[in-house]
Amino acid sequence: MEAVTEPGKIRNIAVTGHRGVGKTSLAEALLFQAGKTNRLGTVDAGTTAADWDDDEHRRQMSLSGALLNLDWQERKINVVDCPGDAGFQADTLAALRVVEGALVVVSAVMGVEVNTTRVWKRADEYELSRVVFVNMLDRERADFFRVLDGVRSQLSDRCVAIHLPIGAEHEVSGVVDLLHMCAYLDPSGGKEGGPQPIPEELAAQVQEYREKLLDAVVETNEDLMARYLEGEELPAEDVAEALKDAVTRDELYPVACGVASKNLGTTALLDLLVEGVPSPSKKGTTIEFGDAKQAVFVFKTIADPFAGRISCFRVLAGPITGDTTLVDPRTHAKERLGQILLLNGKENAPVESLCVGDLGAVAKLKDVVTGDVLVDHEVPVEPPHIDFPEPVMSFAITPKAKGDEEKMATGLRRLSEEDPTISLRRDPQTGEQLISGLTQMQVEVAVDRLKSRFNVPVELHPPRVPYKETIRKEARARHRYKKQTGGRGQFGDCEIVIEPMQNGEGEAEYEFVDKIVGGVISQGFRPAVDKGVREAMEHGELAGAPVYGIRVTLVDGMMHQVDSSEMAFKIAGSMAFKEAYQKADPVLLEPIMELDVTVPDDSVGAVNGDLNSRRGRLHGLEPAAGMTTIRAEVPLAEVLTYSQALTSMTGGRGDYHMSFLRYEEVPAHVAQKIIEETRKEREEAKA
Ligand SMILES: Nc1nc2c(ncn2[C@@H]2O[C@H](COP(=O)(O)OP(=O)(O)OP(=O)(O)O)[C@@H](O)[C@H]2O)c(=O)[nH]1
Ligand SMILES: [Mg+2]
Repeated sequence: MEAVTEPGKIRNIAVTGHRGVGKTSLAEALLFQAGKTNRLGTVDAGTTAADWDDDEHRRQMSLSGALLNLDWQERKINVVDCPGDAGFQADTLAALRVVEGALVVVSAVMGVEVNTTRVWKRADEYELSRVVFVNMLDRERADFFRVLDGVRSQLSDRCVAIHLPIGAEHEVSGVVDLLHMCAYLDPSGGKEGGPQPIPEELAAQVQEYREKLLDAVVETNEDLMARYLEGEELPAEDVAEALKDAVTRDELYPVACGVASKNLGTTALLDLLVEGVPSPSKKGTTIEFGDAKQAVFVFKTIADPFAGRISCFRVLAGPITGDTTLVDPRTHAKERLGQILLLNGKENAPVESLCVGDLGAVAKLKDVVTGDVLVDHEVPVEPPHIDFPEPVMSFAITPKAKGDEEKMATGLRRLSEEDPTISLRRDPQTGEQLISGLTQMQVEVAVDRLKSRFNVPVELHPPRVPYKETIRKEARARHRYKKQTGGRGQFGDCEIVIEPMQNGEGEAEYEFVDKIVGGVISQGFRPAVDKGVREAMEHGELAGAPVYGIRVTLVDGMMHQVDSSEMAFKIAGSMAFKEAYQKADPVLLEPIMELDVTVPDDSVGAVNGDLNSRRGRLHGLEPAAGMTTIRAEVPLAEVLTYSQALTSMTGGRGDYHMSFLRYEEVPAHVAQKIIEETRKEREEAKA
């Protein structure tokens, strides 16, 4: 492909929205209509350019962002097809950082959903231009006008229709382009034909919405407003120009529509992306690159076990040609960019150079990770911070074959290069390896990939709840550790007071206060008591969970001239703590999560009832266009496998978002069970 040399000829668009609304199908249709491909692939048959991975085929959904490009009206459009599922949002968030425009796809049946709002907020933060595409006009219960109202009330009242459907549900037969005042007829999966006259019977409705559009556009442009008020018939180009200015400044969000799976609405949409959405020269990026003459920002990494690592980037300063050496200020390492590539899903093609604003890729950089900025000389720049959500779902993970631990860790490290919200760490409480992610499905996909890509079959074990322990009242204990065996003995004696610290809800708080007077324990041995206490606190006596929120005061003790040692005082400290702990009214604490569940209205009762049975506290209901969002606080222990439950209660139409709130005391009857189980486990381990 010819290299594009002017930023003004580029459009960067992230296709985003809720899960399963047809983003990948739409990206596929855009490629097809633009002549980039010669057949219209489908998600169901696993033949789209964007969903090319085996795991995506198996699950029939996008698991990562796919970089595509096409030409339309002598412009190059870079399209990043983003996953809609909450578990795979890292790629979506990163893609939004490198585009000028977001194409926000919504279903004509469901309207605005949880992830629609989430990407919209992110787009607000990055001040992205936006086009809304109402897809699936052909589905039963599809209603463009109801969804348009929903979009205007839930996303922004600056959303304005720029296309209208002809017909509805299975009778939809085309779309009207209100900007160019023409119609496109349903090509039923073939290429869309040229513009057609608008059907007579729609004249009144088209007139009404054309006026709404013109009103909205001229409102943003004084000159046009004056001409409009004088009754001038405004030329389409002038309206388009004013529209683009308004879209660039975030003053208007055009709402288009169509049927992605039939390729209906793509001509009008492509025209809108070119004519209505700003290029990098018009809007550009806010990512810093100092006075670098050449700079790129790496927004995505593909960990291919065969081709090696592929880094996708946006050119911040350039042009960037092949065989360029840049430096990564994070590592100070030189990185050679060999062959520059244009990606189209899994296909790649070499390209001579990329100009400012263009998106491309390069293979085999050494130590570059997603989020790095590479520059031609070291400049003090702060790489942009992409605020990825914290992984909350943790599972213990073990390789099926003994001895595969190292291979498993390496594989997971590679996978977390691709998706920074997947992580592996050792649980300090249990010593187990824990894999954490945003959702259960995301973790399961990582497990599938460990097997398919790195040949490490692993097992997941039920996630553990990270309980903690603390005390409710003050207590005192003294312990003397004394051993007399032959030669030199052991002697340590200390008395401590333990008390709860205020604000026991924060991080592992602990304080050691030394109140020894008259040197009854010499200075050198006192830190050993502290050490012994800390060790005892790693595994509380209730359920073996870490203890926190405690002040320990060393008040008295005794020493032996010959037999005292650090070791003896450590043991004495540890034992004294355990004894005091028993008397200090110890309690078990559990993480409480904030849960937002969005379900169809008819499932609200069932989902609420279920949340009640999970010790949930309901905070509110927010109904919106057939869906209701339920807000609740729920103990993590009760929602470890919530996704399956929600799927079965809502027939797969529900969605939820969960984040950590705080620690709270476990109710006595529940705590009793956990303590009992821990005791049994310990006994079994001993036996
Ligand atoms: N009837 C109808 N079905 C559609 C349309 N667009 C997509 N579909 C179907 O809807 C399903 C989901 O489509 P995808 O393109 O995978 O949706 P997506 O938004 O990319 O999904 P994720 O990437 O997983 O979030 C597939 O079965 C498509 O064939 C449409 O306009 N009409
Ligand atoms: Mg998709």
